[in-house]
Amino acid sequence: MAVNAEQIRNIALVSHNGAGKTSLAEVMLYKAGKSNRIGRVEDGNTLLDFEPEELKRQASLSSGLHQFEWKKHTINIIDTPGDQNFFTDTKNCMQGADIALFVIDAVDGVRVQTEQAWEFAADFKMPAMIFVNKMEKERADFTKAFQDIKDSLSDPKPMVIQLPIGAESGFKGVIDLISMKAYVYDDSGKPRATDIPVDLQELAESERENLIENIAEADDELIERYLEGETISDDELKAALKKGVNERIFAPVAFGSAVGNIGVDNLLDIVVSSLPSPVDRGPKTGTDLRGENEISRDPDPEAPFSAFIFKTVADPYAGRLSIFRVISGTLGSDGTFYNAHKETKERFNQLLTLAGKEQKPADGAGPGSIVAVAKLKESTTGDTLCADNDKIKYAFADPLPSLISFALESKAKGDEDKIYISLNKLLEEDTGLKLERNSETNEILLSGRGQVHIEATIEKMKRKFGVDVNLKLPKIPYRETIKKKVRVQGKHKKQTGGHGQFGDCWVQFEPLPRGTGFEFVDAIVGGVIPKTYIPAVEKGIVESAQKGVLAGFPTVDFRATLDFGSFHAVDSSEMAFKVAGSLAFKKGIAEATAVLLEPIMEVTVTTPDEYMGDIMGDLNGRRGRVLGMENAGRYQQIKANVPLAEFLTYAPDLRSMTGGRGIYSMKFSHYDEVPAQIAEKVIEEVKKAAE
Ligand SMILES: Nc1nc2c(ncn2[C@@H]2O[C@H](COP(=O)(O)OP(=O)(O)OP(=O)(O)O)[C@@H](O)[C@H]2O)c(=O)[nH]1
Ligand SMILES: [Mg+2]
Repeated sequence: MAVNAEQIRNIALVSHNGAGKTSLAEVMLYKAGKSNRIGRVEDGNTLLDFEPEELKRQASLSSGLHQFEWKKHTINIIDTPGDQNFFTDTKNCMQGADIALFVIDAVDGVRVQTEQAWEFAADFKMPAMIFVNKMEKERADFTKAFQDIKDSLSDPKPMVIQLPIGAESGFKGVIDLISMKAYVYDDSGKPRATDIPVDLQELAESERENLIENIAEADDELIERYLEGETISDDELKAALKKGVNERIFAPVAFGSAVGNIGVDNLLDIVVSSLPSPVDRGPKTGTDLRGENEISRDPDPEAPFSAFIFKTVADPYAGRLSIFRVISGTLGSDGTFYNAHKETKERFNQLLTLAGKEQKPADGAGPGSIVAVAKLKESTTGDTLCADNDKIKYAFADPLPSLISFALESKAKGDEDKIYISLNKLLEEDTGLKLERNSETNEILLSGRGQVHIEATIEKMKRKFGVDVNLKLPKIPYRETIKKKVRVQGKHKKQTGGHGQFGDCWVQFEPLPRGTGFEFVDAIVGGVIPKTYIPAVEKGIVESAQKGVLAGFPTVDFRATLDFGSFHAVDSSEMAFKVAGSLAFKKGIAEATAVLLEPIMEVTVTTPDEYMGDIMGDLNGRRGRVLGMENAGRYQQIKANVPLAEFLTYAPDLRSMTGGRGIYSMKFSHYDEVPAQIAEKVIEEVKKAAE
């Protein structure tokens, strides 16, 4: 049966890669009796990382979902990837949860992906909590770690609710600042409640004062009583803590070690007692199907059914698995619902819950549930599912923009269709990928967040669908244009017995500003060329402009003015004038100083201060032009224009330059002239390739 929504906690584990999210989730699953030993990322035996591509890299590439019971509560855990390459999945899956639990490496501190996920949580108005992991590690330091958290994450305000006992290899447990009890963990990961160690008593007292003051701020009545010196009970504090977390006033900070199996019971107790349930989160607002009127739905089992899909898994045998979060209403183990985005009814045969790579039958789902169904026909990630007779549509955040493209070349001849079919399935599971054919370069381009993203996708395609491809850097879609104004004659005259061919035109070619494309002006007066033949001249020019004179790239940004010519009453035809137009183009462009144009990207690089020098130097080396710099919190942001040709491998390069701490985004900006020396090389290469 559907669980009472007050008893559900939906937690997304998020942060920078390697902080220990999967390890922490594995300990939770073990503690809750879902496994009989703790899965370890190094041993490849985790419940949440199970895809071969994840095991190979010892990292999560896609969110893993599982469910367990803790103190009469159902906890849905979503273990997201921390790697920038797979962050669209992280962003998607966070939307399915109620709380973002930030797992932070006590030694490495807050890193850029963590900050990005923190911003997502703000966008989604999601409550947050912080778990400082790896406290048993050498150089782990409570004060430093918390200072770093305060410096880099705000709103909600990070607030310590525990103190660690011992440090590094001497880390033994935590002090709960509300109950003022100490929990010391034995080797098997079992906590024992004890008195607060003498040397920590003073600190614990003062931290508790801090905490109470902070918590009381969430509640007007409480702060008044606190200021009047009244004592506030633990239960009142817990209730106010939950309220403040739910309203995003503060983010509680707890400590522990996943590998050391310390602090995880306490963390789960806090999840149950102090983090909001789907009911606490309140109603969710959507619109009618036209997007005109707002509608909102309470997390009420009696309300009309509504849910949204936040993840899709493509299985070559079992078909499509759609994972969704129920907002309102109740679903039976089979039935139908309406897809508000695709505007179609869908039927499902068996409701499922998720247990890592396995799915278990479920008999029902109510508000707050995270469940899945297989083989929906048209539904994909981001779609709203709702009652057929009471429709609603929820917004879903866009995927992160892609940053790198590779050209795919099939290893087996004739596999091109297969590439499209299988990649389209993988695109369903990974909305951060983009697949397109570039009509200028005639390549199949797969775009994503980074090289690893594309490589992992290709590995998956081979494993799941048996299609193997080579990855190549894409060809640059160069263009050509002219720099001078010229006027030329294009004359086509042929006498081949019977009807001859005759077309004669005078055309002026002149450069236009970047991005204007092509303009044709008919300046014929006195009917020197009859009206019917004029479009033929234009057609001749347009067609020849598809293959420029320098290296066969499309010629753009020029105006052709047809101002004079002559015709023959019998021998002239549309065909003849088309040829004349094309002759005029070839002659004109050759005289008008043709140059090569290349796409220029507008790039924004965000990096910690210390890498600024390297990044600026590197951008220079890539023929980049820096447009500006500004402070962005603890980071610097550089805006620059960089030619695409120099930027094809920036994702992995920036990663190695900054140890993964720099990120960037880019978009097409404009076309610009290629410097002569480089243009020569490009033209030479094109000619070589043609031979
Ligand atoms: N010393 C120590 N190492 C830990 C702890 N938790 C995790 N690790 C190690 O940190 C590494 C990364 O752990 P994961 O659990 O894969 O980290 P993650 O956050 O899931 O990483 P992504 O999936 O890449 O985002 C592994 O080598 C773990 O064994 C801990 O509490 N202490
Ligand atoms: Mg992981």
